[in-house]
Amino acid sequence: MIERVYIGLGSNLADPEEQLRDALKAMARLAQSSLSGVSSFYASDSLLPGQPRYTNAVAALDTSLPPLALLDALQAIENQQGRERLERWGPRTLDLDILLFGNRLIDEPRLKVPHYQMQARAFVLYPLAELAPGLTFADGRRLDDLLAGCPFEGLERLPG
Ligand code: PH2
Ligand code: MG
Ligand code: MG
Repeated sequence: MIERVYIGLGSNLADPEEQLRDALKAMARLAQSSLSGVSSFYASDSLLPGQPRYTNAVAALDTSLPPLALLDALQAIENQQGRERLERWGPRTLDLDILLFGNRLIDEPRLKVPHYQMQARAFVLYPLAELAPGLTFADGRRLDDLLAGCPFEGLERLPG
């Protein structure tokens, strides 16, 4: 079964735009998968003060990998691009988050889907809306409703 997965990309270290471009190339090479869409890139301040600004985007991947196999593959890409797991929410060269996985609700120690805080994050919702306008999540929430409660303010859509 091929399922559509939405993946959030983020970086705030070591040339964030380049990190995202490299990550997209690596994701395009994943087994049993094809990269079927990429949003614009967006810059925004970190949710935690005192960190460099982030660049974020969302990608759509059509895959027959099971969720934990995809998570392993995405963490391998993070590691390959120099991700150091020093502190929760620390600055990072690359963060790849599984946001939505087909129509699944997943509640496992390593993976919760839908991603637990995506509903309040403009840097996730607006790029996702470029790829999937009118989307309804597996838990019944509607992207349009979440967007209405989450101002665009503070996001900067990057050219190119
Ligand atoms: N990710 C975080 C913490 N803060 N801020 C922005 N703007 N973008 C992020 O991706 C982000 C963040 C931890 O995952
Ligand atoms: Mg994250
Ligand atoms: Mg993460």
